[in-house]
Amino acid sequence: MRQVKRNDLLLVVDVQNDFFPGGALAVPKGDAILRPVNELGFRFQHCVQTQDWHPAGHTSFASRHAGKEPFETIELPYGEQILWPDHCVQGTHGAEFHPGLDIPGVETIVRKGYDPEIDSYSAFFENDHETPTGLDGYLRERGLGRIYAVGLAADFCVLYSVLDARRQGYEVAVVEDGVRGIDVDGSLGAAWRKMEEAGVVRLRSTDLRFESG
Ligand code: VGL
Ligand code: ZN
Repeated sequence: MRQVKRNDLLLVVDVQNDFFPGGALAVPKGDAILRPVNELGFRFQHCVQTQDWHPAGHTSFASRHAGKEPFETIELPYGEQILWPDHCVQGTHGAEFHPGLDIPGVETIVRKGYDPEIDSYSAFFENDHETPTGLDGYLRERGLGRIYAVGLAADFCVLYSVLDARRQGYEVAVVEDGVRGIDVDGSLGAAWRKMEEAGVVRLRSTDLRFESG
């Protein structure tokens, strides 16, 4: 059992149409997260959402690189990059939040991945690991405490977000029933191992208790 405090944060990562079954980069069983995520969104005093937000022709899209297929890896100036199907293009239906996501109290939406030449999995830093999104400053300035992460995908944007959060000194938990993974070549199992090594707590939404009032 774990007590959630009034200044703890629910970080809701990329709950967008393209990551749901039928979407451009569908996460298997992605829709299973909606119920626990909405319930947590109702209980937490503070919720922030991220939104993957790519311009057309983004460097992370396989279609941008001649002869490359989705899920192949290439070397970009900032390091290795997995290539994806075109997804979450700014202004498209696929980039919108899933209509089943219902967190009226969300206080900030952090968009990421809008630099045409740099991908951004993490809610804190782009994939060059040095360009900040501003979320760390927001959380510090507002005195927010522990981070509880949910969303899609467990092995990419959730993973990178929680690892960066640990590096920035936050206590972090991932809510297992509020995430699902893509699992590219075993990436999901590897993600859980990396999270454990980094000191990210793994728990279930039913393990949480909330301060009343
Ligand atoms: C994501 C791959 C590419 C994610 C975003 O939200 O996990 N994965 N863009
Ligand atoms: Zn993306």
